[in-house]
Amino acid sequence: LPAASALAGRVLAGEVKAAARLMRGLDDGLPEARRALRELHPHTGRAFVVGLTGAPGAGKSSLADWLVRRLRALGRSVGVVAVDPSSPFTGGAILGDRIRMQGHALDPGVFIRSMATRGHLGGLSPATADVVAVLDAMGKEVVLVETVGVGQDEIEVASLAHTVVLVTVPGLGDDVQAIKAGILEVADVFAVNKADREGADRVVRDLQQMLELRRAVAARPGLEHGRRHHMRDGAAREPVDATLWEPPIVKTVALRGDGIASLWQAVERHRAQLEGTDLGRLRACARARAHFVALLRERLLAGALERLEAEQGRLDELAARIAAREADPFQLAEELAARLTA
Ligand SMILES: Nc1nc2c(ncn2[C@@H]2O[C@H](COP(=O)(O)OP(=O)(O)OP(=O)(O)O)[C@@H](O)[C@H]2O)c(=O)[nH]1
Ligand SMILES: [Mg+2]
Repeated sequence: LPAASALAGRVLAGEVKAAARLMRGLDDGLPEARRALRELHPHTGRAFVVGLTGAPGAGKSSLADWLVRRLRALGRSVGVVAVDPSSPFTGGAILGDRIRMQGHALDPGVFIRSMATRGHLGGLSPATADVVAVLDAMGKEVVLVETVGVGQDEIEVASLAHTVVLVTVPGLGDDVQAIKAGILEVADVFAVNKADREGADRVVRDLQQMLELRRAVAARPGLEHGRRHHMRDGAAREPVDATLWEPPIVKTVALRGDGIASLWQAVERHRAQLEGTDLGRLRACARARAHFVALLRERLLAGALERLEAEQGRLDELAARIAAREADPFQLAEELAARLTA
């Protein structure tokens, strides 16, 4: 790997090869890559990051493909990050994404990166934020982040994206009720995809009703506090403030590209709302906080585990005592954690 500052310089100049090399270096945990990323940090924060999340198979990749086309037609450069929770050994969806995105492979204005890795601590791995930062530094104006709506990923994407698009589809049984509460709260724009299928209008109505209910709840003082603490700590984002922004609902047919212009328009309106109000600044702080806490958590855990590993026999001995009910695992964990992080 070239020296950090040389590599960082080439990424800033928009060199695709350098960006790809840096991303691989970050994957491999190379110290030079970390240093290059550090050098890039002051130059990031310019890209507009849009999260696309939703149930498996909802059409996120198909929509991303159309959005890329739309953005290219508007003359914007685009980065795409597809976070796939499946094992790198099955990798089916990633292969599908690759094929679907092949149409953009020769376009220098588009950079696509699929990631099979998940954060080993749950949620989006800091590696996702790293890739977004590299795309940002290389000058991509818009970065689309696709995450499959399983586990916490869909909520965690809110700590990375300026605007979160939740992709729903008709025919998921109880429709809106089937969508987990957490993601409804972080969605800025709703796409009702597969609108060529029966039931799309019902999904739209259900979403409208849900949003109305939310506005009514938000208008009642005292409930706000409890709602906020619903959010998991990693998400680090206030629920959408119903008084500031009403999430638009857009019907799309990603098979044909119907509704794509409206969808992008809705996203742009949200961006204007962020930039025109205090919300944008508040969210920027929330994102920075979430990223920083994730970094810190990784560092702290890695350091502590290294130290624990250095005392191998000690862990086995403790485990034996806990198994024999001679020691209290709760108290020991607290003591050990205090000592390891001291
Ligand atoms: N009928 C119909 N099918 C669609 C539409 N959009 C996508 N599909 C199909 O739905 C399937 C899944 O689409 P993808 O774009 O891969 O969905 P995804 O959400 O990215 O899927 P994962 O990444 O695996 O979670 C594909 O077979 C698409 O052709 C649509 O608007 N209508
Ligand atoms: Mg996909």
